[in-house]
Amino acid sequence: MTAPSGPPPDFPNAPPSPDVDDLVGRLLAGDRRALSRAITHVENGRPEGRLALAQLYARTGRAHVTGITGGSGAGKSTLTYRLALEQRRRGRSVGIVAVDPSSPFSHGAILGDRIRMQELTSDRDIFVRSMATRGELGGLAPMTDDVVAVLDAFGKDVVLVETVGAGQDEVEVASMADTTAVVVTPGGGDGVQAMKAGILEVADVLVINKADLPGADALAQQLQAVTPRDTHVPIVRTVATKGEGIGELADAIDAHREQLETSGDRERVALERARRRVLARARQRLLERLIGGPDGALRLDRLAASVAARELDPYTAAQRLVDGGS
Ligand SMILES: Nc1nc2c(ncn2[C@@H]2O[C@H](COP(=O)(O)OP(=O)(O)OP(=O)(O)O)[C@@H](O)[C@H]2O)c(=O)[nH]1
Ligand SMILES: [Mg+2]
Repeated sequence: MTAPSGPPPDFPNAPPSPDVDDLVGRLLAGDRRALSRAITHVENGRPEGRLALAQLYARTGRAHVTGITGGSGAGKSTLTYRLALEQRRRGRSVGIVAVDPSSPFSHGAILGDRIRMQELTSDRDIFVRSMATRGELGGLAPMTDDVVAVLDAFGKDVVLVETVGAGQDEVEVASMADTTAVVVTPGGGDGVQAMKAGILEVADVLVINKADLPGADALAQQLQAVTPRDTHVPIVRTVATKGEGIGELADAIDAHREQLETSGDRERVALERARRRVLARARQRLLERLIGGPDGALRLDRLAASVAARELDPYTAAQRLVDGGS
């Protein structure tokens, strides 16, 4: 089934669709440069990206998406790198999406990640993409799920998404990934108590990385005590820097994947995920309609000034924004 490739009516500036058709054609033929360009379009929210996605979407749903989340410096990038190599060993092609914090102070770290990840690109069956979070609240860039979809359509068997967990974001990662691996490390202050609320609930697999450091046993015991027995969340110990425990991690991910398939949970999860995606895009579209363009931004500025000056209350201002008028 192919989606119509003409520009949607509300895309006055849409590019000529033959360009997008050509890009999609090359991407589906396995052209990595076309893949890279399509991802850039999607990431930047360009009409080309949406048009490409409309054509590609029917071909998605085959990749197994694994989220790798956890505190900053837990070893997520090192683990992702090792896991990618392990998946290749198992004969699977891999896409990696590394979501970097967009803080201007962390450019060193971003560069560090990029360089390390670059080693992987000598393998043509591993495709690595770094994305900035662009100051969105939460650890996920707004277009991450679309970037994953493009990699999926390209034919990647496995997509690994690395993201820094900071409160709400784990839930976001979990809503996008088939399997969520939460990475924790020993010696993190008060142990399990210090972990951000919600992080353990979203874990399909718990990874104690830096298991070479003291305190790994105590952490494992604490985790066992707080994870409900009936959910069977496996706890895997790894030393990512040495590649230890990576096979076990890949096994645990495979086991979860199989469990999703045999229990029928995969369909339920997919439906819930689709609902979230439709709602997120609808919200985005509505906002674009309301405050897209210079006029809209100006109206928002005026209304905000009135609210700040206590001339208007926020509800009335929102109503005016939606209904028109300033
Ligand atoms: N001792 C020990 N150090 C590790 C291990 N895994 C990673 N590290 C080190 O921990 C540091 C952080 O590793 P990264 O892989 O960059 O961690 P990260 O979670 O991706 O970091 P951010 O993306 O910046 O949040 C590096 O210095 C790694 O060498 C491990 O298993 N044991
Ligand atoms: Mg990292």
